[in-house]
Amino acid sequence: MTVVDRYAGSARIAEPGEGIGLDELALATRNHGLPLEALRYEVTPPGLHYVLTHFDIPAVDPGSWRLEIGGAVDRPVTLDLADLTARPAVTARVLLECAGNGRARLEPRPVSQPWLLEAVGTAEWTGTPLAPLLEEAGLSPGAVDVVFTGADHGVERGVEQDYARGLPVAEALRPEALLVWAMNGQPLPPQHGAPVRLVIPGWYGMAHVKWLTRIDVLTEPFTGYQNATAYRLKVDAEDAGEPVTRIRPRALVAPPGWPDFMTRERFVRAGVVPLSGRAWSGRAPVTRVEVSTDAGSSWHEAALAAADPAHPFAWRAWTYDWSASPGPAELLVRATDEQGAQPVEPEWNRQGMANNLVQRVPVTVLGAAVG
Ligand SMILES: Nc1nc2c(c(=O)[nH]1)N[C@H]1C(S)=C(S)[C@@H](COP(=O)(O)O)O[C@H]1N2
Ligand SMILES: [Mo]
Repeated sequence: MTVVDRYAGSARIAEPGEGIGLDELALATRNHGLPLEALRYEVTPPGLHYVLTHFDIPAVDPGSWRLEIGGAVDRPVTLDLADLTARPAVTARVLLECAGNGRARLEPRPVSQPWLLEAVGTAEWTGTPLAPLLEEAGLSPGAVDVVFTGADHGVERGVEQDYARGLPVAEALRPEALLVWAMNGQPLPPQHGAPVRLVIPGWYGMAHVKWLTRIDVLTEPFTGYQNATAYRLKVDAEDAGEPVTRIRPRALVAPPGWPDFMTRERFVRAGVVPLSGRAWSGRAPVTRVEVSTDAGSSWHEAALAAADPAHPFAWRAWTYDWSASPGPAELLVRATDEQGAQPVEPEWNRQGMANNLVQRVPVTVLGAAVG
């Protein structure tokens, strides 16, 4: 692995008032978000789920694809796709959210993939539980981390690497951790990790390694780039920072009414406007969703769908009937889980991670249509 000096150093922070650059635009067109109107679907339809890829989407041939399980195990294993898909299969409805969701709302702005709020989706993932495979390989009693490596390769802030993420062994052994080959009943599409990816429910997106080629058991903590340098909550570049792990609570509203083409400002007609959206948290059960229709001066309880024990890692629907009077309005929506509420003021960190600031939607309420 080499270091490419001209890209070395910490992530750049935009100057005050600096606009999104062409480099960020290039990332934003590659890594598309969920169109927020698609919050109306319980399971995100194919192609509408967000995508985030650090390097290139590798063209992996499913016929010659192999998965190696090695490192601190008694019996290293090599599986092909037929071996893997012959194992017991389960389908789980799991929400994924990029840890950078909300980054472009931070001031000053960390320069990277400039997500607003749309780096989220919920799919039905089909695969086989990881834990029995690790147990068959025979985990060393000293196992600490399990490292998942993808087929994609690139340079990030000067460091050449295969995309790789370590997970604590207790997380890798959770019964919900899956090696997945299908999404919404279809073979995994290239952009979502074909032929096989990891799904580790509750964690931010970076942990769900796509284009999986290797699983290595380590007897000491993994110090690879994507764990030790990226995905840390830190304010000063010199800080080690806390690792980014589980998804913080968030609620989003499917934008009501209709948009202006260029500004995407919303318009509705006066009267009862049914609002709906989704709420989730990967760290603790969601307990409530509140809506403000007066820019945060007052909050009202939304009706939150009961938790479905069949889908503990999916999002939950909420609804609220808004009695809208003519004039400008600003909608806010916030979720609370058993550990706390979404913040109204963001917590800044230099990589722009886990910003679960409340959503604000300006809406112009028009007088009733003339018949
Ligand atoms: N191999 C590999 N896996 C990866 C990534 C990557 O760049 N390479 N990106 C991660 C990040 S940051 C996110 S948010 C999720 C996105 O998954 P999706 O594109 O299927 O929505 O994949 C994760 N897995
Ligand atoms: Mo991400």
